[in-house]
Amino acid sequence: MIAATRRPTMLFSPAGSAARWVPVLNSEMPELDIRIWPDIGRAEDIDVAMVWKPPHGVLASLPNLKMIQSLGTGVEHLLEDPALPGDVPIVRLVDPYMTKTVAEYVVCQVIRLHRQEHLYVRQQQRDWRPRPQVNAEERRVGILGLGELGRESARLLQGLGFAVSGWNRSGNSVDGIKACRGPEGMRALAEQSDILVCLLPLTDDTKDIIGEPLLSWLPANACIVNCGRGPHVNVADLSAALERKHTSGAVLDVFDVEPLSGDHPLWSTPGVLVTPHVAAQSNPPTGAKIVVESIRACLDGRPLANLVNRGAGY
Ligand code: NDP
Ligand code: OXD
Repeated sequence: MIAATRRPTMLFSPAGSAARWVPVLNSEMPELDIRIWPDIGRAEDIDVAMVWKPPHGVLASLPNLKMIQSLGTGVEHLLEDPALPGDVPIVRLVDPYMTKTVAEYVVCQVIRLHRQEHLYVRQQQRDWRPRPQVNAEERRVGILGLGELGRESARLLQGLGFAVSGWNRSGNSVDGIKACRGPEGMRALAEQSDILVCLLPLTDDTKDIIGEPLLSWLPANACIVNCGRGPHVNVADLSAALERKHTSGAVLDVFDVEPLSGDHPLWSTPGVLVTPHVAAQSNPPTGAKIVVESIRACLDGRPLANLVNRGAGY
């Protein structure tokens, strides 16, 4: 709780996103005093921080911080700060608008791969060569991560007739999607996935997951869609699998270093489609309502939704 006479105060970072967020946050919560890093005035005034990749140590310098709101759905950008205060709750941005756009991206890329567009695009040099096409029911789609984004993607794909299954930490089926868990479950899923979609959070357990041995477990000519985080993919292993034509195509939306440098080999690797981290973009008009509800809950001492489990890393 804060004194009734004082305005609740937010640190916002990065400054480059402030023009999109600050006006809508203020229209949802006019009493919120938003200070844009690094011009934050007295560090003791700050009650909540809304941040994306804040410089390490900044959050630790706020003695009265009550809540950290991630400006994104993923939170590895916060958890990697060695000075992150241990006792301040971290809330992820879970916005149905973003969930819908990620699921739309996944459906778009899965259909593209299912209809072999990644192969026909290479045939544009006057090569009239129809390829056999299977039905959606015969196309097995495996989804790594059946959380907010994986579940909605799975639901839409299942609605289109694809044979969808998934992998999560609990191994519990969700919304009628069969799930498996652990390394054995991952192998079982990979062996039955013609298209493998990664919607995992980046943690110590999931880094490099799309590398060997998983790539070899996939059936020949399988395809990958990665819209989790760049380090989920071992680029050397993926390039080798594409080179030996075991893997047929890959759609990559996220990268170790973004933007992907202009001379990165992935831009010209046959079978790879690069998209510039656009499966979802944060959407202030919807996101601000959700963030303000979290701030009000925090200031009133009510339970917070979408809390990060620091032990699990997501
Ligand atoms: P959630 O936290 O809702 O779901 C995470 C899922 O991953 C859960 O099903 C969880 O299992 C599973 N999981 C986590 N660790 C493991 C593990 N070691 N083994 C097996 N399963 C595991 O996350 P969201 O769906 O909201 O988001 C997922 C990620 O998508 C984000 O962290 C972010 O990196 C990325 N993202 C990318 C965007 C883009 O534009 N490309 C946009 C937004 C997000 P369980 O259900 O058992 O807990
Ligand atoms: C996110 C993202 O995590 O856009 O929100 O990647």
